[in-house]
Amino acid sequence: MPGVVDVDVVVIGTGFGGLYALRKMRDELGLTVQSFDDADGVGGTWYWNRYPGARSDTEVNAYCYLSDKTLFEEWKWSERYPRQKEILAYLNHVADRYDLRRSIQFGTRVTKTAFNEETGRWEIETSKGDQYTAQFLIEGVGLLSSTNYPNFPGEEKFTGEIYHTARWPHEDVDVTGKRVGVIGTGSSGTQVIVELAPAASHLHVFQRTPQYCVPAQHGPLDPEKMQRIIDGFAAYRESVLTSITSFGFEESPVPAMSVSAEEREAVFEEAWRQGNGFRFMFAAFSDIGVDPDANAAATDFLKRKMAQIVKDPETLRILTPTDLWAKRPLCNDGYFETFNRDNVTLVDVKAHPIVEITEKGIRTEDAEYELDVIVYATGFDAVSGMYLKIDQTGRGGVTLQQKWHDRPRTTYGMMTAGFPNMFMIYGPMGPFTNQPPVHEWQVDWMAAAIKYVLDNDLGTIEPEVAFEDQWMGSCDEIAYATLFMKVNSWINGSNVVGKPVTNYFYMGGMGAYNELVGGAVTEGFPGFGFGKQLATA
Ligand code: N01
Repeated sequence: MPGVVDVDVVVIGTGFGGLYALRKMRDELGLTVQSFDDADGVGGTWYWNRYPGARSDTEVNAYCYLSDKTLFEEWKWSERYPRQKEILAYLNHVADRYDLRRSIQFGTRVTKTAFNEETGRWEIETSKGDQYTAQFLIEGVGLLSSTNYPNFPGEEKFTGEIYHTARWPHEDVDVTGKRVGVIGTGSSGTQVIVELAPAASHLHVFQRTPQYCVPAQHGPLDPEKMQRIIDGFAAYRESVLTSITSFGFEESPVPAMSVSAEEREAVFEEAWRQGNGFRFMFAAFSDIGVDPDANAAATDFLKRKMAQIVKDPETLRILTPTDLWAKRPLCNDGYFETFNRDNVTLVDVKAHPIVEITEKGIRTEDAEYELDVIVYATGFDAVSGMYLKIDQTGRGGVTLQQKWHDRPRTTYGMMTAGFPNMFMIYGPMGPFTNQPPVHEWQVDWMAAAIKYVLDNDLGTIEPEVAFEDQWMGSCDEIAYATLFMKVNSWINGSNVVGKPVTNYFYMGGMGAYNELVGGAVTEGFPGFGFGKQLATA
């Protein structure tokens, strides 16, 4: 067809996963690759989330690529938890170092993908009117990239400024002397709150659900630790990819209630001193995320810490969670201390929900708050959201929107039956872990699958429906044995009105996933079908 460009692989997205997929497919497999990103630069999440205070809350030794030791050695991070600017600079360095930009079209959103059963190729359309065909499609669209933008009535009347943390402007937003309102107290909210409070004339925090929060214990990078990692690099990478969370710390095998109360207290104290929410949850004891008693012991400790920090009793009451600790663990230095500032007021919007945005600010059921700036830190239509924003059609004219209507269904969080040769980086039912090293692992798996198809002249690979059902079943069995399904959050879809509330993850840990899913490569991909004969299977 005239004007249609044929390539071997189309990659969507240029975050951690998309950049690595481009490099792997183009430079290691020697395929022709075209990448697209709707942003004007690389970075994915780190391109968009420019809000003040944005930084990784994974320690940087695990928040980077681990597949190339030279890259790891040559890039010098400055802090234990790098800021957004530094991570974006790193990803730009990666794009330059591997000469990736020549294969990327920026400012271009992929709007439509359709599998042509006659040709066995994907047909891809973009917002700029480009048309491509590709044998393979790799979607690195982001777990947390489709914004959750609450639909408060009256927003158009507001005369001040409104921002969403995940769509923050490129230019600096100066809130000096302004009355600021932040809606949301998740990872984004806690970070932006701490950062904006000193500059604002007054900061109102509109909190719906209180959160547990552990200090990050942020500081400069420990050069000796980084050197130790470099010296034992292969073993370190292996340890990250065989752990539960892939956060780069040693996880505990000890159940919380198996030790004495004194010992437990000492372990919690040490975990608090070391900092980091995931570290606290997974390195203090083995079962805080699964055993209600272990969870209660942890929350009892965290509540006592909060009570030591927050001075005003009413503020402390509103800030103190009454629920399990089973949202995505937060960490942030100075979060609870911020509520001791005279210019910070906590507003309980669970007790008195937000009714509307007015010309002057935010009106809740019981008061109106006059503001100059409103910040939505309201999160994301996570995990499945971005895939469903693209009009995608697989075999038999079935759309992804139809297939995933009740819930997203995948195999290994990387493929979905009926959509041959379409791969998802960190798609639904993938592992619940720190992401960058797992992105690399998954892309390596995809590369092995693609190589298998090409070497054996098979045309296509796709999961069999029965095998996908099995994967879904085992994901559910594991997830519903955890506490993460018992508390409302983006982890189970309950943060977005109208979204299926269900399991979205493989919660068995990266180590188990590595063994189970990695085995498929050497065993010839059992449970997957190849070639056009699968048309109606
Ligand atoms: O989003 P969230 P996030 N009215 O969904 C509230 C990663 N991340 O952007 O709990 C009032 O966690 C909502 O309240 P509730 C990380 O994986 C990482 O903060 O639903 N409030 C909640 O308080 C993280 O977990 C980093 O009752 C409303 C908040 O908005 C994930 O992204 C930094 C509301 C949303 O919290 C998401 O984090 C940033 C409404 N209508 C993000 N709607 C780091 O590495 C929502 N809320 C540090």
